[in-house]
Amino acid sequence: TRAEPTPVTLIGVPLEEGSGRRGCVMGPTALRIAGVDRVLGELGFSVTDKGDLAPKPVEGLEAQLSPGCQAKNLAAVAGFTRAIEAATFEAAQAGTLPILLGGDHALSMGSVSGMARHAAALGRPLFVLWLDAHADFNSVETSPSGNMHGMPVAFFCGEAGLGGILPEDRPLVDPRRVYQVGIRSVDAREREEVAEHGVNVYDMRALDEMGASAIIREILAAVEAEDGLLHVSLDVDFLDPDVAPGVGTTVPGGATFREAHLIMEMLCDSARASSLDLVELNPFLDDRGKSARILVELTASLFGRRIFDRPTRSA
Ligand code: Z70
Ligand code: MN
Ligand code: MN
Ligand code: MN
Repeated sequence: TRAEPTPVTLIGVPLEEGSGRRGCVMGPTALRIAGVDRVLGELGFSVTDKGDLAPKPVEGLEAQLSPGCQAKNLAAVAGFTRAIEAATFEAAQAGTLPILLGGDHALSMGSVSGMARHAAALGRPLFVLWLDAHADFNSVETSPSGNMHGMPVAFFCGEAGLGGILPEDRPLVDPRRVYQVGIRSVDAREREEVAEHGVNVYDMRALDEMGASAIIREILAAVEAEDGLLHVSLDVDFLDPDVAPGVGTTVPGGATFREAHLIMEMLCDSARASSLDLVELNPFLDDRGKSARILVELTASLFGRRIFDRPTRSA
């Protein structure tokens, strides 16, 4: 007998202050127009759309930054982080699967922190699958740009140098439970940090040499060995710019349409995904809605759309 599908909660995050340019604020609307709620409904999920978050900025945190450190638009991003953390935690605690409709990647400071609090309450470890061209492991000290969308992984691992946004005793993610796939643009000091903290990186060379399926099998084996929850964070620039041009920082040589769908289908089969971010969509730069539609199609694959059914692998 099949269990009832987990209900889904959509959380709109019109955040663009973490990125270096305007446009991601339109992301949640574009994803809704592309039909994210409709495809999930067609797949049999009950969907609740919480609408868009509209938090107040948190002033006064800049004073805590050391000289020479930078975090642009800290007040706005901090306000969003608190609201996203609370909304994600609440949705997960209510027994639903949160999907964050971004918004730039700084939103994962909040979503992953919220899932880390949820996992800690269950007494289970949280794993993160980071599908991105970038490692997003800069701190306020190492960041060459000061853009906070380059800091979320460092933040939820407790390494970004950004105190005061969330409680000091918040549950962190162990960087050795972070798995990054598709990486091809890493800053010099960021590279050292990623290695030092033991983040698992499958760069584009690994994707080419191993193939998506061997990579995802390895990651899922690690998650299953510890009975973990798995947060999936999908940055549009994980995909090749020809596939998805609607993003501020295109990096050539990205994942193909087929690789991305295969990853989502394998994650679906595993039934491990506990939460999802769809981030960095910039509709202002998109080509007639192409990137928004691809994100929605990939979401459909993650939630069970398939060409033909496969015999189930697990018992
Ligand atoms: C660079 C920085 C970045 C996009 C993350 C880029 C960060 N490493 N860009 N996602 N699209 O500024 O920290
Ligand atoms: Mn990113
Ligand atoms: Mn990126
Ligand atoms: Mn460090």
